[in-house]
Amino acid sequence: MKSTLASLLLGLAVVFPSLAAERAPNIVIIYADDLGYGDISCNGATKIKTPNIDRLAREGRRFTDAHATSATCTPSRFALLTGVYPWRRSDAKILPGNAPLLIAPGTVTVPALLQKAGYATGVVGKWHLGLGDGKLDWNSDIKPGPLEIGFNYAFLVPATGDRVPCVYVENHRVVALDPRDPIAVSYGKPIGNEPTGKDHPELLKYKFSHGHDMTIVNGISRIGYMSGGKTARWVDEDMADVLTKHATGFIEQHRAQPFFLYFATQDIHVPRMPHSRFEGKSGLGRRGDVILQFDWCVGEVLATLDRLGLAENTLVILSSDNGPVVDDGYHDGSVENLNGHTPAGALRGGKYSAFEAGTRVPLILRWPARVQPSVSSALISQLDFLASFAAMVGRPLPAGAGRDSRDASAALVGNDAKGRDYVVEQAVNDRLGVRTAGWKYIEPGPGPAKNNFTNTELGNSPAPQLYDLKQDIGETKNVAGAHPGKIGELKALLAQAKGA
Ligand code: NG6
Ligand code: CA
Repeated sequence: MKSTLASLLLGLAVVFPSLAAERAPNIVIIYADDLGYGDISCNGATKIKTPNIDRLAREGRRFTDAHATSATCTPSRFALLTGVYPWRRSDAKILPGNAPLLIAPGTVTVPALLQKAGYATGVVGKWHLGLGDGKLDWNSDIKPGPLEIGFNYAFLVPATGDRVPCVYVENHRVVALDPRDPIAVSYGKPIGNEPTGKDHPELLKYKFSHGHDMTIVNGISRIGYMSGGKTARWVDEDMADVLTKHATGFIEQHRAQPFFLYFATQDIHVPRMPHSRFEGKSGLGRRGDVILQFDWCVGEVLATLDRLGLAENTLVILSSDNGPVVDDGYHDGSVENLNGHTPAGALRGGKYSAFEAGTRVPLILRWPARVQPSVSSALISQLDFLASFAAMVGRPLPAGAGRDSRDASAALVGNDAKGRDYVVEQAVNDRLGVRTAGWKYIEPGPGPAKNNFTNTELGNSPAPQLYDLKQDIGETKNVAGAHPGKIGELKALLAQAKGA
């Protein structure tokens, strides 16, 4: 431990000479689910106010061109933790709730790297990266999981809020499970004799719009079937409180040593079931209410850092795993009450899409000790957190680790206003696009132009698409015909990334 700390400080001396005598920064990633670029007031939203997120932006650096790797959850989370483009693997897709762990133990991940550097590492919230080795028994030790890939502590929503099993997992065990009422989970044929949304819509708090018609838990029908675990089932309305309590508890407990917290909220994903304190408060329906709830969670984390005197030397990063969607499977009133709010801001598309709103997400970084309040248009990818943190704590990545991760610390916490040369964007059906500072190319391919359930433009087209984002941030005009040279350049970058 001592030598780890010594090498950590040595590393800091190289990278940040003035930090040598100081403690390594704590790192907190607050990762929202499905929060769109335009969902927060510091990014221009006018119909909703997010004061705690705005405070973070005011005190930190707000990025206007930052990207999740993918327009859906599992792949983006995989990339954030491993520094590898998820489209390199065939299995990094939206996972069912009984999928095995996607990241092999031994992989160099953000938490594994920081753990080696002497950090206490914790994950609280949505996991959605699989658990177990394919023969998982939810009533016994649930592993491998986060504890096997670098986290010291885990308090999880195992998959998503809308997928069974609807129970929390703390470290290796389901929380509050009564062994006399064992949990069984199925993503194939129905199990147990509990009502489903399909057969008993009269039992629902609100109805599903597409999918989500299986086992009813807490008055909401889910994806997948579960039986048992009655005492362990979560109450959606309390989830933000429960997760925030565990996140701030982790900070409190580890305040005396460098810590890394990955706080992945269920908000603002479906099912949207705000606590009664937020219900009806946004005037934008439940989707707006859970944005307020998410903003409250952010405020609780900031208040905890303030109270413990840790704010100055804690790097807080807030971002999202993919772009926004309004109807993602439930008639929860969000469509009817949108009231002119534009979740994607000026961007086209949304969650699932190859257009910009799929992956261009909010990113705010605050580190008062090092970073002056500012706005940056640097091209940033969440892929680069791994190599950037490695550089910042002076622990170079071992050969072969974080294959696609580049040290972006100069853009994140230094003076580089440019960031990446290019980044690849992944839509739900594996349609890839590539972005440079001003241009966007989407490769041609099959697939519907629009998802009629979610009402999202997906960006699929049999023809190549090229957008000049400096003139046309909303990707309204395909200028492929006018710029064959530019298309060639961007295609070459995509081919380079695929071959790398
Ligand atoms: C989709 C679900 C959607 C959401 C998504 C994952 C249906 C019809 N739709 O398959 O509701 O759960 O998966 O979202 O089932 S994500 O943010 O975790 O990627
Ligand atoms: Ca998501």
